[in-house]
Amino acid sequence: MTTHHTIMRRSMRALALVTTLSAVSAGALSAQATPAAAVTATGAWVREAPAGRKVTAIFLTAQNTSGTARSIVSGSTDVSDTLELHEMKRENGMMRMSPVSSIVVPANGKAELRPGGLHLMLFGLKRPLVAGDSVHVTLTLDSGARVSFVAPVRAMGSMP
Ligand SMILES: [Cu+2]
Repeated sequence: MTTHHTIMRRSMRALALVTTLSAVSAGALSAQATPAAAVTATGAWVREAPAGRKVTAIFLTAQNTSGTARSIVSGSTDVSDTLELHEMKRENGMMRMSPVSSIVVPANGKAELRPGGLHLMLFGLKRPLVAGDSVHVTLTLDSGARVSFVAPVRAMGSMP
């Protein structure tokens, strides 16, 4: 068996798994009437956090594919004790960040979370995060729906 064949087999298996998972969640949705997420996260990344650093931030674009405005109200990751929704603001000539209770994703629109603006803040990091690593993130919307994704770690500049 060549490496090529092994890789092919692996991707086929991965594909089959994805199909099964979609079928399961579709079934769960109709059975429990859980609201569909309608919000997706694209371009997500996490700022690198060397050993000893217990805090970092996640940036992403949240896209709303529905005609109803939705809000991100909370979230969690597999590498931190807590996740807070934050924003950066200029106050008396100083950039300050503070927690916000929710981040609105407009109907058929998007919310940009990026350095210097809105972001997700992770507190109580359980391990160092280095470029090439990745973090599992789950966000909860005001509808109760959850948005899960994997965000790669990037080494970039200073803290937001
Ligand atoms: Cu912050």
